[in-house]
Amino acid sequence: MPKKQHERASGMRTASPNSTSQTSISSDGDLITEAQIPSAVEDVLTSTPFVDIHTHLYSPAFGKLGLWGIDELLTYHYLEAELFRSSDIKPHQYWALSKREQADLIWQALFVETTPISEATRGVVAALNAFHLPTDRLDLTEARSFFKAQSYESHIQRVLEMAGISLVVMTNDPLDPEEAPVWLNGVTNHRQFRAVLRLDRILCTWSAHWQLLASQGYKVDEQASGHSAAEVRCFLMDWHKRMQPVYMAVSLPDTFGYPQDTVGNRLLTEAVLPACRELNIPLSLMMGVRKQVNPALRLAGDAAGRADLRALENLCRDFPENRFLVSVLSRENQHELCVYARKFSNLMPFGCWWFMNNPSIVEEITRERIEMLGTSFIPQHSDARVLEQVIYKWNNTRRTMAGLLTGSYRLLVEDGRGVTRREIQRDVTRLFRSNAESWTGLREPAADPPTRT
Ligand code: FIX
Ligand code: ZN
Repeated sequence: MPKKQHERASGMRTASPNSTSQTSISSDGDLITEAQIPSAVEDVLTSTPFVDIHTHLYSPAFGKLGLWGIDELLTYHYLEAELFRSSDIKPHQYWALSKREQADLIWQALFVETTPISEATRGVVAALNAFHLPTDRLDLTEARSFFKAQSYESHIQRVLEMAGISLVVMTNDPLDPEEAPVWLNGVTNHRQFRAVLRLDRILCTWSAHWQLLASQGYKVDEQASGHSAAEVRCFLMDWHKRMQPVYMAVSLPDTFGYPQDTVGNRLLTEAVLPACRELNIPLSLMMGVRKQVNPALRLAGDAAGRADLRALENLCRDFPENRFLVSVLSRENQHELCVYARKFSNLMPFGCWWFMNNPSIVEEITRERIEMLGTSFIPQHSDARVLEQVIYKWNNTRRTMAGLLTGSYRLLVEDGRGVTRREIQRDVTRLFRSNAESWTGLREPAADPPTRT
């Protein structure tokens, strides 16, 4: 519809530089013209530092657990999965190689002999390009010497700056044999990293891990009978003191059901959810993983399955005092997750997780979330496992979001209401910061780490 005509039709005025209505939302007079919307959206997205609500990154205190640099970027499990489709090497032969040999092989197969147009390969190109490193070399000599020359702490600051994120939320497993000792020795807080208490070994593989709790003095047994749930709750409270997690989290298989009489569900309802209520932090449910469909690929061996979200419906309804931070791994679950979020205000959808984190799907998911939830959701997380991944993952998010938000504001103008830059700032801040901050323990500053116990 031509501009003039649709203005008459909608009876609204787009901004004229001196519009100064005193009774409307735009009384501060900064209505922007339709033509100004794209640049205003882009400016706000670029200038607003985001919270990365779910990653597998670690603060410097965790030493070697924190992955960074070109060899780690290339041996990312997303790329390992792609390698086996473009090389004759078999997984068992690949695993026998050194990290350096694996990276060389992946570079050769996916970046030299193949054009890196997949999401994960293009991401490595974008990360190299962000540091003004050549992206088309036949080998990794220059990239390796660049990363070797970086000092980790200042490199972290530089990378977070480049990615436009002010806070990284980690994934921390109190039963991980490498990570637990770091916590038990006392971890210095880092102002840009916050912890999450990850519960997979308790809620999903209790039979293989209950003895770890027993060995730490908690009176639990394999059937989680008697006082086991109360003891698990003590375990959670003890680790909350150590980690100060901003939420608790678990990744659930596509077969997860609730209600269902399982050890995991008993611990969920009698230990985890009460502890989350007492601590006033949400539980993150990441639903729909088909674990190890091809074990030969190790971390790359997981797949996606459609979950039965009636389990989520039942949890949100049965535990109205708990908050659920939810991401689903199947594209088929995304729309119903939006519908459930409209039914339960204690449900916060977040991110385009893992196999969903591709522009074609991110665009579809985020559009339907804006259409059904406005700005009451958390659009994205990086799930980064290697530090420099946040650069391309968040650049991709800003690129996709710019088009989506511009389209949303243009529709608003066409349908009869102007928009101000202040409102765009408010929306982007809510989507990428305050929804996460208000919903999790991020709203409180990290307490001083407890003395060594
Ligand atoms: O459970 C999770 O936190 C998943 O994100 C990971 O297990 C997965 O390997 C991953 O990193 C996906 O991006
Ligand atoms: Zn993850």
